[in-house]
Amino acid sequence: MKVIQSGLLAAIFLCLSAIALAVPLKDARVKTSLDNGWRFMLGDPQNASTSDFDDKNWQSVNVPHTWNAADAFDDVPGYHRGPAWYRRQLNVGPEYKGRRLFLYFEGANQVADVFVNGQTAGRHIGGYTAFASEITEFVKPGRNVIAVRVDNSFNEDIPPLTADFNFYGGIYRDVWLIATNDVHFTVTDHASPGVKITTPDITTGKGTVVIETSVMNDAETKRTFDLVSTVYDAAGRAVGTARSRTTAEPKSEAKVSGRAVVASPKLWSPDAPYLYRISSKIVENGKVADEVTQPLGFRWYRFDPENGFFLNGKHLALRGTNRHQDYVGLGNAVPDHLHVRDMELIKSAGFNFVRLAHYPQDPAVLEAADRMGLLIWEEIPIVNYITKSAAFTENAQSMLREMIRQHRNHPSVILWGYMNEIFLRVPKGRDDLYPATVELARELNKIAHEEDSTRLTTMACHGSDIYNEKGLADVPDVLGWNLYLGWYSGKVEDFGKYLDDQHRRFPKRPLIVSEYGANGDLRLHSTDPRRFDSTAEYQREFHESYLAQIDARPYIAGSTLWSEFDFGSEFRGETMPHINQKGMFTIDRKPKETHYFYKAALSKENVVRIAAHDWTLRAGPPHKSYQIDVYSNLPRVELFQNGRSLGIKSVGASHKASWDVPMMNGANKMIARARKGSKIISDNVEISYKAVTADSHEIAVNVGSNADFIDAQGRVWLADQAYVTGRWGFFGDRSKFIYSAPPNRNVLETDSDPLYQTMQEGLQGYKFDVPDGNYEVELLFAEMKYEQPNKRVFSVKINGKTVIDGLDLAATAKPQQAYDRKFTIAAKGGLTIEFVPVIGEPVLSGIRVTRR
Ligand code: GCB
Ligand code: CA
Repeated sequence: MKVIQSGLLAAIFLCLSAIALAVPLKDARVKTSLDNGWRFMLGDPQNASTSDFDDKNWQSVNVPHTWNAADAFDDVPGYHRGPAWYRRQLNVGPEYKGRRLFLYFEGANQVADVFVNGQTAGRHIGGYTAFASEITEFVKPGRNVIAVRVDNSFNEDIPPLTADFNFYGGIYRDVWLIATNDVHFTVTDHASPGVKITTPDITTGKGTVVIETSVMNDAETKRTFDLVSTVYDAAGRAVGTARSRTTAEPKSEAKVSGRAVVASPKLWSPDAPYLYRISSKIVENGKVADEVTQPLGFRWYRFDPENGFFLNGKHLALRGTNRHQDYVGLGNAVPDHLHVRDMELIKSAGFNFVRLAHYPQDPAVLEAADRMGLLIWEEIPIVNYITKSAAFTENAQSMLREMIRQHRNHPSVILWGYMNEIFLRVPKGRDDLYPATVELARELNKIAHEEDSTRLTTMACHGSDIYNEKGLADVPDVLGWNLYLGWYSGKVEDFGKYLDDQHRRFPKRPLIVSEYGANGDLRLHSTDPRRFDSTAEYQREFHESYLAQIDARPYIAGSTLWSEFDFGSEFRGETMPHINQKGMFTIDRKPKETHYFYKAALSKENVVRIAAHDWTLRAGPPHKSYQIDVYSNLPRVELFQNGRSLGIKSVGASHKASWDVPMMNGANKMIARARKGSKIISDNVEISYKAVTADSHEIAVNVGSNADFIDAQGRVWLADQAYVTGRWGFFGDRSKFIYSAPPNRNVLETDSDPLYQTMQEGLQGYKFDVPDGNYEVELLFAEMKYEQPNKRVFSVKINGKTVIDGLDLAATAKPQQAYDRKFTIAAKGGLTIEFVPVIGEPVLSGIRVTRR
């Protein structure tokens, strides 16, 4: 009895569990994350695709994953580019019996070969778009092995060829297993959702939605089904439906379209991003065979060459930013929640527009843009120059189709871009690339319109007339200019003139400023900021001027600054090696004051921000006066220093008020206050000031620089100055201030790069009017110019005594290496340090005098 009973129970249990497993699965598609449980190995071992390959010694990893998170930031030139393998088990349980199975990769850089149990299941080219492979035929019940070979080697047929960002290799976005029934929305059409949504008619009163779907019938028999699309409003109420009955032939695809009408649709805009959802179902015999849900927003727009951009019939000044996808410590292997947080940070500045530079980004980014209300320019990564080959063209075309098919249902997207600064690095002697590029652009432009007749096309040009001369600038619907006047060259004031000239000569072209920016290194500060000095203050000046110039020109439809976040750029050797630091945030997402400038200019939140949170350690002569700026969007602000009011000032069109504030030795508690009705909005920051005089314990000088440098220990290296009696400084008239970039070079064996990169060359000496006593004198050098010895040899005397005799930095230290020398000296009547040339000109990067 007992035995029978338990047997019966077991049978019932089995039945129940089969139902429990099978019923929900059989009803619709199931998407399961395959992010964890991978094994990884760099290199290209033989037979790594096969099921019985032994991978137990491989590294255990989860995706998102890259193998370049560290080596793209070290001091060894380059980063690993080549093949690597990922392997993972896939258990196909009874719940998958009779299902169609697909692997869906959101992105792998840049060529991925997918194998299942040793059989080839697909190859994808291109690092920034998703791809899907059907694996139904390759799997068996039980244990299966997925192996993916990913290769990020340079390949002249795959864009991007070169660019100012890192091509981190890896499966760096999420991976999914999708299980469907035999009749399902197509999964493998360029990894699109299989559903295309357009809103051809949004007149007041009703919104027409056209739903075009591809349905795959993988069964051996003809199948008849209803295609039901339901529009849900933000509250989840059904507000429109489309229904049609279709029969699909065996083993073939059916295109089914429907039309739903939404009465009184709410419009989508950055200020009110009202989002509907549209659920499309395949209903067979009363059961849901498949379901796909897509976002839906009602909005329309146009660009006008004279008056800018219009959304839903109203003028909207597009103000925005560029976003790269990488993150400190992670490379491009960024989890969704950080993608989303980036979009929140962007939104918080008050931006309404984002250029996804220079490639299609994670689905989480597009979803966030829809939800938060950020208009999107998305582009494929054709950067710097092209290869004239059929394969390059084909790859570019498929990237464009993939991007559009994958992301076209997002109401946030308004522009499809397909080239960035494509004439910037055309190799010498390759003039044939100019017409080839124009031809490629025409093809891509045509494809973009074919794929999506509802969006406009664009590209970004660098500041050269060659785009006009070669006819490239005439190809896209909207033209973007990346302008760095006042950074790489020229003057900030020339920026607006450049565009005025373009607009005068090409009055029919809608224009966007697709990039403009300047470095902001939070360790470098100056009361006398200059072009290319990387000081936080120059970055602020630059952006203040650019935004004012953009605002003054209504024909400029929009702007996206460069760039929202500092990002990895391996070959860069500026003050922060391997990082492009034009961000509003550092690469670990700490805000710079420029972020608050934009927030004051654009956000509807109340903003009061003392632009000094990035410069709280200051040093200089007693009572040095600093201009303290407060960014605000309130009419009047009052500033206090240690409890004393410095007066109320009006905030003008510049979005700031400024005070000249002499610093007190020690703490300077700054408070800014503004009123909004009965509310007080305030900000506070404490600036710690160290008055440095000739009799201070320590004097540190950032030789050859207009900027103070704050090192990792919090020591302030003061901007350089000529000698003044009673203080210190350099003397003689042969010295020049030089900066070791360009060519951009970082300094080895130090994290104080900027201290060494700026120097005096040809200097005669320094005088310090210090009191009599014992001193330590430290001299900081780096040879940034010569690789070979005997180009520069010099001696150093302190108070007449030779302390360095015939120093040849190229022989003593490695090129580009930090090299410090320290001496102790008993000083009487001050300190005089003389530099005596033997061959060439002496150099010095820093000097520190400390009393013992
Ligand atoms: C550009 C490029 C961008 C660079 C930027 C810069 O024009 O489009 O990829 O990062 O300039 O910082 O130089
Ligand atoms: Ca993702």
